[in-house]
Amino acid sequence: MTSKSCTLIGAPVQSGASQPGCIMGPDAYRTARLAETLRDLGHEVSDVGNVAHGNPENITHMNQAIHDLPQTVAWAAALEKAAFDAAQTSDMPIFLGGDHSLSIGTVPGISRHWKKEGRPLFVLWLDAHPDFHTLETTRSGNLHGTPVAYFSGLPGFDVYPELAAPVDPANLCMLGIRSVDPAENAALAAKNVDVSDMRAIDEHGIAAPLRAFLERVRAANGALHVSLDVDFLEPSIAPAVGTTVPGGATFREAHLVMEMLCDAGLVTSLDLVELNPFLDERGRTASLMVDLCASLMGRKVLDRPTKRF
Ligand code: HAR
Ligand code: MN
Ligand code: MN
Ligand code: MN
Repeated sequence: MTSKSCTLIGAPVQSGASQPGCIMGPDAYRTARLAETLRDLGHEVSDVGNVAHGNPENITHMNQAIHDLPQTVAWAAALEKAAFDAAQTSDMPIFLGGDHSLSIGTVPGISRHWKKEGRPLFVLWLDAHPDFHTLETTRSGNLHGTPVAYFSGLPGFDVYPELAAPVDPANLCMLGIRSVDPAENAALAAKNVDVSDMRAIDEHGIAAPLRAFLERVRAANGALHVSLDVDFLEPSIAPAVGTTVPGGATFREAHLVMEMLCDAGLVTSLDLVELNPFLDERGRTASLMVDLCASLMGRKVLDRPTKRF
């Protein structure tokens, strides 16, 4: 892989999750030597530290289950700007989360940048969950369950910031999905979102749906944002997450996704989300996430192209 300028942006968001701990995520990635690992692969890396949000406004919603709405919206506004700014100056903004509500800011900021450049943004969502609730449909009130519905332009998000460049639901691909609430199921079907659940991956492997999606991105000259939730992974290899769901991607499936993304050369930004270091075992989940980043950014077993059959 050619050398890239990578910008690491800490997003210590935990207002979207039910359990505290994601606030420590950015520092766990730093401790697990993410910057040094990417530099060793030949990239230029700058860590700009953590984003801070402004004063939360007094925002309310009829859905009484929702918690921490003002703070989550304040994070979204701050991260939208940080993402837009980083995308102007860097080949590869990497957001160190933080719970998945941070994508309420990062994806819209990245999307605003690519709209200005005249390229459509595609999003690869690697997660156990589709995070496709609206503010009306969420039962848990945990706002990390809402980013995809919001940045895809679904109605009912009047209290979130106005979107400059919604992502076309036709430009989404979700892999690893295995926990979907009824309202999400209906909305995913209504928008015809490309979802490969674990049942599809068991039958066809993880490479087939990813390859098909990457061909669509390439044909459209799209930019590609990847959002990697720790709970995409099988909990036995990645325990540091508050919302474990059995039956996730294996170590090899996850690396294969990253290696194929590397070979395709289409990824232009990345979220690393839901790492809760308080739940980790001797840093193993943080280290695995760093190794997955390394595969995405060019770490290979052999120094020559993978054999084709
Ligand atoms: N769908 C469930 C809810 O809305 C679980 C959402 C959990 N989200 C994350 N991110 N962990 O994927 O509460
Ligand atoms: Mn809370
Ligand atoms: Mn998620
Ligand atoms: Mn999840």
